[in-house]
Formats: sequence, C-alpha cells, structure tokens
Amino acid sequence: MIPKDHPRYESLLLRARVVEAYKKGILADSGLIAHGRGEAFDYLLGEKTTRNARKAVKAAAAALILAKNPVLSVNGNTAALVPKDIVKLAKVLDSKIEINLFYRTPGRVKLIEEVLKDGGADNVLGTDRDEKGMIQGLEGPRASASRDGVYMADLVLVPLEDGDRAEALVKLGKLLITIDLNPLSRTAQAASITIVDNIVRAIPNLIEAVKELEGTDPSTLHAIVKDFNNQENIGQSLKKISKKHTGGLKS
Ligand code: PTJ
Repeated sequence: MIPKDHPRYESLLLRARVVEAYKKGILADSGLIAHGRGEAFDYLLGEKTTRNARKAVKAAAAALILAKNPVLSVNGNTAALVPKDIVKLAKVLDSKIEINLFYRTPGRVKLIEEVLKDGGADNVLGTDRDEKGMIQGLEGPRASASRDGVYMADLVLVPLEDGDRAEALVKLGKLLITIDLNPLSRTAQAASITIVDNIVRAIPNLIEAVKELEGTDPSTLHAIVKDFNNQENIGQSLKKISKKHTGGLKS
C-alpha cells in the first residue's frame, strides 16, 4: 500500500502497475527496465506535460484525423499502463488497434488481447490468427505485422517503440507518431511526430485534442501538421531538461 502523501505517490503507483502487469505475464521483463528509463526522463522533465509536448499532441491529433488507415500499436508497457485509454482513442478516431511485441510470445499476445477486450475493444489485430505481412529490414517475430493493420497502414502510432522497428516503418513510407520520454532515443529521432511525455498523460491528452479538432477543415489540419517541426520540438525538450537542472546556465 503506497501512502497517498508520499512525495513520489504517482510515480510509485505507476511502478506498482508495471510490476503487477509483469507478474501477470503482460509485461516483458525488459519492460520493467524500459519503464525505469522512462521514469528517469519523466523526473528530469518535471513529471508534467510540457508546452512542446502539447504542441506535438496537437500535430499528432491532426495527422491521426487526416490519416486514411491509422493503426494504434500496443506493446506490453502500453497494455499495462493505458489499456482503456488506448481503446477510447481508437474509438474516437475509428482506428484499428494492433498488438506488436518486441518480445513476442503466444502467451503475452493472448493476455494483451484480453486486457484490450476487457477495456472495451471490439477487434484487436496482431494476434496469431491474423494474416501477416513482413516488414522489410527486420528479422524474427519482430518483422511480422498484421496485413490489415500496420502492414497496410498509412499512419502508425507506436508508443515506446524499439528503434529498429521505428526506422523500418519509416522506410516503408509510413507516417510514424511516437510517445517516448527519451528525446534522444532512435525512435524519437526517426518519428515524424514525437510526443515527449509519459504515455499515461499523452494518450488522454491525445483523446482531448482529437475531440477538439474533429470537424476542422482538412486544409487547417494539414497546416497544423506541416507547421510542426519534430527536431525543433525535441530540442525544446532537451532545453527544458537542461534549464530545469542548471538554472538555465549557458555553457
Ligand atoms: O512489450 P514488448 O515485448 O513489445 O517490449 C516493449 C519494450 C518497451 C520492452 C521494448 O519495445 C523496448 O525494449 O523498448 P526500448 O528500446 O527500451 O524503448 C522504450 C522507450 O520508451 C525508452 O526510450 C523509454 O525512455 C520510453 N518510456 C518508458 N516508459 C515510458 C516511456 N515513454 C513514455 N511513457 C512511458 N511511461
């Protein structure tokens, strides 16, 4: 039981959730390590959504609304932390959800499918029942994607993604949106839109942004996407970290 007045209450609550998901078999053991890395960056960023993360969310929402065939990719960490919100986002966008695991096992796929269905998903792609397409440049189970999902998608939202697969998806011409607390990760650098924020804040913010932008004319949406500069936005996250911890000293 975590005391509510603990200064790191929220952070400890998330830790407890990933540990529980690991014990249930939803989260990969490496998912715990990945979470720790994310936690460190979240701490450095002040554990709040920054102004530049909000900008990235707005651009991501506009791109998701414009996409013809968007797919939300779900891994163990996403299923552990935001299963219901992912389903909500898929519903407001009318998009598909696909399980894509780096450490793929039939058992984890089944458990994550159950978690998403319990969260309200009607259809979940990426299970072993799907017809598969192979993503060029990758090997092993990581290379396969659902033919009706990521393989055919024009836009993929891949939170907490491994760098190799992110780069391979970009090479296939897909618009890649990621959520990654590490602004320097290969995935953050490869994506067209990187939301440098904790997934537990980014997905609810995306739902709100999609609702706000719904009904906006496509030319305005295109302009929002075009005006967004990912490198500049990532640079602002890095500046935020250094300012926060050096009092803004210039070196
Ligand atoms: O469930 P699987 O088998 O698909 O495996 C998932 C992991 C995350 C283990 C796998 O994809 C992996 O090894 O990823 P990486 O390369 O460690 O990248 C994860 C990235 O997510 C890192 O840059 C972390 O900083 C970031 N991260 C971790 N927790 C969060 C996060 N970003 C946003 N919100 C978080 N809560």
